[in-house]
Amino acid sequence: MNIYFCGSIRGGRQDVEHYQRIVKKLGTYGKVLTEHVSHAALSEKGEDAVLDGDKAIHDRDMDWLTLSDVIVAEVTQPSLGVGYELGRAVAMNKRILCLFRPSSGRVLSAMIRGADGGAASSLFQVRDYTEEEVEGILEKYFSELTKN
Ligand code: 6IA
Repeated sequence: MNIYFCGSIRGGRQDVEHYQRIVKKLGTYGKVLTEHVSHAALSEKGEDAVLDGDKAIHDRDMDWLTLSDVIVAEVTQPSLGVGYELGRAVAMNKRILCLFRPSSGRVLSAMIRGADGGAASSLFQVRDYTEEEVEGILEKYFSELTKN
């Protein structure tokens, strides 16, 4: 199974430890195409180089999005790139799980919260979580997925 993980990069790297925890768990279900999003060395400033430029990043990520079977996005830290990826993924009829931590004090965008289909079988699902719950939420989600 190809898994596309979305997390903020230029939107701010405050949540990178949460991304690492999620990506580690996702790796038990399949190949995480965008594992680099969880790398602590990847900074929002871009000093670790954009060798081929932003167009190459965009085009490669869109290719990976097309190849992916499921998209998991950590959406607590707002990110234009993550919002864009989610919109493109919806247009491709992909299966999407968004994870949000209310303990951050933020309120999730209505365009993400409101996209939740409302059923366990919906293509677009949003789950609120606390740090300790994340593995359990992913276990449940992926076990439902492999049942269908
Ligand atoms: O707007 P953001 O940068 O927060 O968007 C983050 C999302 O866009 C992530 O989910 C990634 O999949 C994608 N993305 C944004 N920038 C990159 C990138 N390099 N490499 C791969 N995916 C990216 C940018 C590195 C740069 C800061 C040096």
